[in-house]
Amino acid sequence: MPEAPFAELGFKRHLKVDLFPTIWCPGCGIGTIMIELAMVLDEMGLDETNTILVTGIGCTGRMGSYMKFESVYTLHGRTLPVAEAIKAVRPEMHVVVVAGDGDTASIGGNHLIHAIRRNASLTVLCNNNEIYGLTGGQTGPTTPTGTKTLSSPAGNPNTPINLQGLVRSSAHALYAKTTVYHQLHMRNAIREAIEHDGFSFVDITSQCIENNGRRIGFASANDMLNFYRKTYRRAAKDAEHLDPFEIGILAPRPADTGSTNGNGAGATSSPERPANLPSQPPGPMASATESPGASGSTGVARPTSDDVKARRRAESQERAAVMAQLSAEVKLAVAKKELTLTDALTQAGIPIPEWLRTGASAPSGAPVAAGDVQISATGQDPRTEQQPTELDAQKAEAAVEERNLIGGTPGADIQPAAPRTAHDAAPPAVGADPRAAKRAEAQRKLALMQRLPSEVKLRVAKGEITLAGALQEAGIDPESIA
Ligand SMILES: Cc1ncc(C[n+]2csc(CCOP(=O)(O)OP(=O)(O)O)c2C)c(N)n1
Ligand code: SF4
Ligand SMILES: [Mg+2]
Repeated sequence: MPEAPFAELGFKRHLKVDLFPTIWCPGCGIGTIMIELAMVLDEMGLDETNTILVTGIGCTGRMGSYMKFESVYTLHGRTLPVAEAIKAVRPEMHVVVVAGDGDTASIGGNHLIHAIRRNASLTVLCNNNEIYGLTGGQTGPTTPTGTKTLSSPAGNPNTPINLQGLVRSSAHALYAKTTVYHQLHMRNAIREAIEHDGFSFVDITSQCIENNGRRIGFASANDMLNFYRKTYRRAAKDAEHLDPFEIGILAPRPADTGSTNGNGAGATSSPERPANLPSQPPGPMASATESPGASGSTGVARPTSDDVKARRRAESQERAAVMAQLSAEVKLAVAKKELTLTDALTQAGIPIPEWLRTGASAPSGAPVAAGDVQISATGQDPRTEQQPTELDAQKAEAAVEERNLIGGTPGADIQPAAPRTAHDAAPPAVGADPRAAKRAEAQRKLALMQRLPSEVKLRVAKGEITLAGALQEAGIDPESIA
């Protein structure tokens, strides 16, 4: 049966063909991945109403501009947190991340680890051209050992990252390895990945002919595809692991297989909280610093914030009860702070309650009677008429340092209004600022260069002769420029 012409194919509706030809080099593998993705989305009946693309920076990242989907062309290495955020607010959408090997596993490697750990419901298509394509072909995280690159002309001395091991460290993740040559396999892998409810990763070996292939001896993109055809083999259908140069789709492991977790340990595939730990408190804790208390594991019962609130409520009720025994005008005088509560009570012949006398757990700022009393448990001195507040402490500190206090309420900004010392106020010395020193040195060199004839300047710029040598040749004394 003759194949339908390109113009009649359904997947074409997902592509901005009016923008073709793309910016990708002729023969680049990225275009093939885009077409296969468009085909899968078409087969699955997915479109811009239910699918969002997130792309990274790099040649691969440009895919979002050529597809008719809402897409985020995000920062280099940040595809996964952006994709997770989208999924969090629009859980009904399919979120497909398309990014290069550098974006995914180098600068974005930390996000990759945690997206896998959290089993974020995303599909990642990693265009693994084993190089930083866009920036000229530097060594990337998946560059094979020994490969000559722009940044490792003698061959990459490092071991590439094990993407399979990383993804398979989670029992819940789907990992597929495929190549741009094996198009039908790639399509199946992308489809299974999108259908997977959880984290899925399709590792697609593809050719960057311009910034990788030619440097390592391939004459054309076709040669690279032929290399993939000859080198890669399909893994057995029930394979649990892919060997080098094997393509296959590794489904998540069943939770009860007890298989290794990819870290070499014989851990269960979904480790549970060990049963021998004490049981957790029934409700959520109010803060991470709080102990679970008597019902929890430590047995050290520290007050929860609810306890603190209850104590404060009790204290203010106590205070109100004491105040209620005073006449209206005395109450007013106390409220206006013309009279302390202790004095008011003493004058009215009412016994001073313990908390007011010692200040041990009195409401903050409550006046304490002068006299023969103990230092309170809070460290405040009840012998003083008014307990020092945080603001008082800040004021005292500011006075010692001879600075003004900005703000006025406890906890407010206490930045000094003026430099604390004469040293702070002095402008930075040129010698102390490396950037200023560098600028000065550059200006000095420029001034010296300007004194040279044009052809000598050119030789200096080309690195054929040093500036010092050129000056010597021209009989110019560098010290003559200040
Ligand atoms: C934060 C940041 N660091 C570095 C860069 C420079 N940069 C742009 S693309 C790229 C690497 C691209 O490699 P890869 O992710 O593998 O994509 P490819 O171009 O191979 O498709 C780098 C380092 C950048 N844009 N932003
Ligand atoms: S530099 Fe490489 S990855 Fe980038 S478009 Fe060209 S061939 Fe593709
Ligand atoms: Mg790359």
